Amino acid sequence: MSHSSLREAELQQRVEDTRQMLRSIDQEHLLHFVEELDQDECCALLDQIDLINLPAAAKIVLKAQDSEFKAPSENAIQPASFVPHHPPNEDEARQRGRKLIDGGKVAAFTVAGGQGTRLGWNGPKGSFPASPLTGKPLFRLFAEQIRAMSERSGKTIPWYIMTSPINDADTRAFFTDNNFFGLDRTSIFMFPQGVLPSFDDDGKFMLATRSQVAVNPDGHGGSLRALRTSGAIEDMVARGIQQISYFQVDNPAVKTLDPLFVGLHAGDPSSSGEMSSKMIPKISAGEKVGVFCEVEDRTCVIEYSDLPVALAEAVTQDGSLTYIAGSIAIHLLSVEFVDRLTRDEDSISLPLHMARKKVPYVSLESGALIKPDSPNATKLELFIFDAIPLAERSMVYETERVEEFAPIKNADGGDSPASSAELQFERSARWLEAAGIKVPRENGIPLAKIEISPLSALGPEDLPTEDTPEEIEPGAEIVI
Ligand code: UD2
Repeated sequence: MSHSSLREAELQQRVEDTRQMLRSIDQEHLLHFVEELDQDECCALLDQIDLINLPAAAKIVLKAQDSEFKAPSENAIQPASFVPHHPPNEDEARQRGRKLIDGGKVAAFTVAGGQGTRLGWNGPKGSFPASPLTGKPLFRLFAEQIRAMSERSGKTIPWYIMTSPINDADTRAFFTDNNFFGLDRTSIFMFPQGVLPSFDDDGKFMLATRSQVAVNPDGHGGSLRALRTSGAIEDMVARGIQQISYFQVDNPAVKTLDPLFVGLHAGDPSSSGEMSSKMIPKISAGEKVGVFCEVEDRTCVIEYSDLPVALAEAVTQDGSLTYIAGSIAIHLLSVEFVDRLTRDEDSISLPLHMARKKVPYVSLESGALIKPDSPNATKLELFIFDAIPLAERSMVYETERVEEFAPIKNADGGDSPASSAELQFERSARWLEAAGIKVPRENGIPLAKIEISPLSALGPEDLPTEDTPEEIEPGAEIVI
C-alpha cells in the first residue's frame, strides 16, 4: 500500500471511530460534510472534536439545567463584610506581603482569553493602547510593573497569561515582536484556556464551518482547569510559588502584585489564605459589576444581572447602598487551593452560566452559513468568582477606584479608553500631590495630563523622580 493510501485508510478509520462516538451521544450530524472535506480539513475537524472532549460536553448539555447557576433567593442574601481601605493592621500586613513577594512566593496571573468584541479591537485585548499619553499596550503596562517589582526584590516574578484558542497565536506573536517587554522570556508562561461548544434549542452542537464545531472560550472560570492542564500549577510548585495574583487584561490601573493585599490575604488569622478579592464601593445601584454577598455564611459574588433589583437598590440609614461592595475582578488564590480544586476531573464544580447568543452556523440542509438575527443558541461559561464560596474563609478588601480600577471594555461611554484615561490622569495627579508637587486643577479636575511609567514609580512613595518637574503648568502633558 502506498504512503498516501495508507494515510487515507487511517483517516477513514478515525472518521469511523469518531462517527461511532458521536452517534453514542446523538451528535453525528457534526460529520455531515465529512465526505466533502479535503484531508487537512478532515483532520482539523477530527482534531477539534478530540480536543473539545465532546462526550463530556454532551453530559454538560444534558445536565445543563441542573448545574446551571441559579441566583439565590432574595431573603437568603446578605451583604458581605469587608476589610476597610486602611485596616488597623495595615503596616504589618504590607510588610508580610512584601516579604512574600520579595521571597519569590507570588506570581502574576492575567486572564486574557476574552474576545473583546465590545471594544471592537482587531487583535488580542492586551495589545490595546491603554496608557493615555504614550499609548502603551495593556500587556506592556503589566510587564513594566512586574519588571519594576522584580528589579526591586532581586527575584524574578513569574507571569502566567491565559489566552484563548482564538487569540493565542496573536498574543504570542505580540510578545515576541515586543521582545517580551524586557522580561526574561522564561518567566512568562502562556497557555490557552479551554472551549465549550454552543448548542441549539434541540441540544445539538453546531458547525461554525463545514469543518469546525462552533465553540466559545469557557469563561475566566476556565482558568482553574487551564492552570492545571497547561502544567502551570506544576511550574508554580517547582518555582516555590504559593500565591497567585489574578487580574483581568482590561484594567490598566491594576496593581499586578499588591503587598498590602497579599499580606492581608496570607498570614492574617481572619483569612484562610485560599481566595481573597478586592472591592470598590459601587458608584450607583446599576453599576455593571458583580456584588460581594453572603449566602449561607459563605462569601460569594452575585453578578449585577443576577442581583435582585430590590437588593441592588436597597440603601442603609445613611443613604449609601446596602450592597455596596463591587467586584473589580482582582483576586488572590493560593496554589494549594487551585491544586485542591483541580486535582481530578470532577473536583471542579463551578456552576455553568448560560447565555442566549446569536451563533452563526452552517445549515445541514443547504450548506450555507446562516447568520441569525436573534439568539439561536446557548453559550456556556464558567466564572472565577464562583470559586470564592469554595474557599474555607474568604477575605474581601476595600480599595479605591481611582487607584486600581480604570477598565477599558467599550469603544466609548463608560469603561472606555476615554474614561480610563481620565482616571489614569487623576491618579497620576494624586501621586504627585502626595509627593508634595502642586498640580493645577479646575473644579477638582487636573489641568495637566500626566502619565507615570510603572518603571519610574509604582506608587506615590516612589515620587518625585529625577524626571518629575518641580512645577506643573496648566495644559502641560508630562510623561514621567
Ligand atoms: C467582569 C465581571 C464583573 C466585574 C467586571 C470588572 C464577570 C462575569 N463579570 O465583567 O462582575 O467584576 O469584570 O471589570 O466576570 N475572559 C477570559 N476568558 C473568557 C472570558 C473572559 O480570559 O472566556 C477575561 C477577559 O479577557 C477579561 C475578563 O475575563 O479580561 C472579563 O471578562 P468579561 O468581559 O466577560 O466580563 P465583564 O467585563 O463583563
